[in-house]
Amino acid sequence: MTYNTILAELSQGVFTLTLNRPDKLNALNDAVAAEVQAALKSAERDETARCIVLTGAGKGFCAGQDLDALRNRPDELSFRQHLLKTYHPIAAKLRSIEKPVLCAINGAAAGAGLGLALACDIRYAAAGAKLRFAFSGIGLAPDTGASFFLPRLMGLSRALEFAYTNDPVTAEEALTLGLVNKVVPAEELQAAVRALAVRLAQAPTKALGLTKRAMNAALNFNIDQALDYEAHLQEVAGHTEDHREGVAAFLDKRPPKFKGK
Ligand code: LHQ
Repeated sequence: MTYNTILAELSQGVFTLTLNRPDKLNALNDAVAAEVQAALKSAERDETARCIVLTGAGKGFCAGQDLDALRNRPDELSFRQHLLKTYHPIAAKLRSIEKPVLCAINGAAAGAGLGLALACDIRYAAAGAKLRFAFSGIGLAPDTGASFFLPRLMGLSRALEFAYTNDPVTAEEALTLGLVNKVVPAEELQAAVRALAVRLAQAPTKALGLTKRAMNAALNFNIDQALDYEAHLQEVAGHTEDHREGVAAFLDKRPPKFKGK
């Protein structure tokens, strides 16, 4: 499939989705949203895609909603309908795809763009990249999952401070706040993310997918519910080919060769 606003590439089991409007800091509009949705759907369905990487072309990761597209918006625009059609299905899909989803934050991430980054499983950021809440800067409330992810990652009070002040945080600050997993020199970012992605593409994908399902669910569970759900999911994992292969490889003292199922 050919895209106009994104790049999609599959190699070594890694599906890389690059937001590709570099002259706009990869700001989002309806066309980008539709293409990202389509690309994620194909990455989810493709059994040979065992890890997904989301990144941006050029110097920005994603500046959120393209504000130029809002300049002449009709008064009757429904923000709710816009979000339900565009960015919210993407954030939901990034959380529900049962494969590891990595984000390479190559530059500024703001608003809905920040939300998309936070919806990924693991984030590496380029040194010098900045993260900004942005919604409050234009008189809006959070969307694209920002209200869900920020307090969980950085704590309620820090999340509210980040939101109220709209002060950007640097990649280095984001690391200490728990918003990103690692900060890498800009010129090494894509290689660092790729190395992790290739490694995870050789992991027991089904087990990692069940792990993601378990942790997503446990965010809303008490301990008894979490234990019960773990027992249920282990019933599934315990009957995969990869589990048998993992045990056999351990006992044979050789590296496992996981197929992802
Ligand atoms: C931009 C943008 C942008 C267009 C920078 N659009 N041009 C919203 C509305 C409706 C419904 C639902 O959902 C949403 C969700 C949202 O995402 S709301 C939040 C929208 N995003 C923002 O408000 C972010 C505004 N931008 C910024 O805060 C900064 O530009 C960031 C932190 C992204 C980058 O800062 P810098 O690296 O210092 O770059 P800059 O500010 O100098 O921007 C570079 C250029 O990009 C500049 O244009 P110019 O012609 O002067 O070079 C900006 O105007 C343009 N730009 N963001 N979202």
